[in-house]
Amino acid sequence: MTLSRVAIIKVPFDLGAGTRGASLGPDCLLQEAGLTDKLNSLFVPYEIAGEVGVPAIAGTATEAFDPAQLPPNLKHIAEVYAMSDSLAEHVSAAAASGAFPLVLGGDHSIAIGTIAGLAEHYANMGVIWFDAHSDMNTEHTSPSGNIHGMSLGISLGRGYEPLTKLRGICPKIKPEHVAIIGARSLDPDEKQFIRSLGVACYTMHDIDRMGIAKVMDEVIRRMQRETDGVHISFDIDSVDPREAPGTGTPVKGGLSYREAHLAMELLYQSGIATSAELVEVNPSLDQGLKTATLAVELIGSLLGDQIL
Ligand code: EXY
Ligand code: MN
Ligand code: MN
Ligand code: MN
Repeated sequence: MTLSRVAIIKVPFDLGAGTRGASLGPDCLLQEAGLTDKLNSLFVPYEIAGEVGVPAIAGTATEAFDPAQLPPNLKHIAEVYAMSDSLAEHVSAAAASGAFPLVLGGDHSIAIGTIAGLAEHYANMGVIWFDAHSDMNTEHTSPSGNIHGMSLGISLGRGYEPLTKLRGICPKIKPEHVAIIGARSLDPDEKQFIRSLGVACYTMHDIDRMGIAKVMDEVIRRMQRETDGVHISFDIDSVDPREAPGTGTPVKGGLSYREAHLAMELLYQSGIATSAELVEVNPSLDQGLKTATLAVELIGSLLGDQIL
């Protein structure tokens, strides 16, 4: 794992979600829930390498689109586009500097920008997508119009062209380099897309049967064989709502506290991760700091925190 330096990019953006509040995530994680203390305790060198939020993109947000041409069922598309473009630039610069980009969301639409920036550095990047959902809808299949439910599909080249072609590379990632872990709420078209592309999707059913250690072992081996870098996109709603209640689209029957930690610990031990993002922590829905604290602990486990 490239841990010479962690470049933290804050993305207080929540217009990709149906419920506001995930924009409070980055500061909550860093300060109230103790991420900076955690990194210091692990002797992980870090810097705040940038911030991309709604204020930062105001003004540019609407320029990219003729309002008359805006497609239906893509809520806040202009803002999502501007955020993604700006975030891609920050992430690409962080990766170019040799740092480990750590992106703090924000809702999961930010993965569009994160992956776009990383794709400039990795021709065969692996993506491990921890999520209750698969985020593979398009504007034609989405039941909500919320772009956080489309970000993995867009990165695979499926969906609204200005987003799939963001910064010129399309698709950003290949289906055989993706692993979804923790899925338990998939829309009919998403199921169809996962099957037709042959994307590895470890549902909660699979995790119940195989155990998370075997799942991670399979995923890590495949990534080691086939990819030149691995991005960890961690949606906190992959974890069971009993442990992670502070999120906008909770789904029962998720990863346990230890399953989530073991997954991160095994990733650390493997050394395959080259970047990560932590999304969908919504402090306004949390029970105290329960979910935010879990998110900080999981980042700690990914970056080398060990029990003994
Ligand atoms: N599949 C649903 C939709 O597209 O609206 C729900 C998506 C929720 C996305 C969350 C954050 O991962
Ligand atoms: Mn490079
Ligand atoms: Mn998600
Ligand atoms: Mn989700």
